[in-house]
Amino acid sequence: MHNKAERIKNMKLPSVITDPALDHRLPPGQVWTERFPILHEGEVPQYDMAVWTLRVFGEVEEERVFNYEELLSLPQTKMKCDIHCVTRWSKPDTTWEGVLFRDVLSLLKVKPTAKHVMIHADHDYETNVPLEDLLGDQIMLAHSYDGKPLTPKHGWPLRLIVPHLYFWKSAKWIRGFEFMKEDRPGFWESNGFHNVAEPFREERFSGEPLPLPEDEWVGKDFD
Ligand SMILES: Nc1nc2c(c(=O)[nH]1)N[C@H]1C(S)=C(S)[C@@H](COP(=O)(O)O)O[C@H]1N2
Ligand SMILES: [Mo]
Repeated sequence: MHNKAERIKNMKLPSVITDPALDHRLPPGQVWTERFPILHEGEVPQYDMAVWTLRVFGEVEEERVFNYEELLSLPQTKMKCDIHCVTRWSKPDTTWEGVLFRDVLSLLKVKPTAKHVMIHADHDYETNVPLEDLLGDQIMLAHSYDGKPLTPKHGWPLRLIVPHLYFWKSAKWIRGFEFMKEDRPGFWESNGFHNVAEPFREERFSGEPLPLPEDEWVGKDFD
């Protein structure tokens, strides 16, 4: 157990859950919370859904632009997963509803040269994931959380959920998928965070740990 995580646990925050039954699902250096912290750069975007689009481009035979209605008319999937933020909170059994990435993929002609995906989100947020990592049955373009539409702060109208990577890869307010031949770092990946970001391998940083306090979510907004 990392000292910092130990310290956070010892703070006995009302939000921290200790449940031995969940132990094997908690990545190293994380603590469980019942709360849902809100973390992002910049302002919460506001949208006119009449003009909102999700654009698919790059290594595809044809670019595609989806409106919200089109996405809602695709097969809808519900799923439950644990989520893990690099600032050391994890949340068990979160439930989401939306469209699986692979169901969107089945509508596209992606070139065989496409190996990586850049997820584009408002405001100018980017995060990169290997295409292979997006094919699983928990990779979702989610519009609902816990049976209700996403709140604006948690990414309404649409956010990505990539449960097996640190939560910064789960971009809120997504607006585009760019299929790429070569990998390219996104926002956090260019700012000292790990390119791959697997919580069970503790892939937090690309080099030396950052000055960012790793319990900074404790003082943040949540619901
Ligand atoms: N568009 C956008 N998406 C984003 C971010 C952001 O700054 N902008 N922050 C990421 C980070 S670091 C985290 S931990 C999660 C937080 O999601 P939440 O606020 O729903 O907990 O959103 C991710 N998605
Ligand atoms: Mo984060």
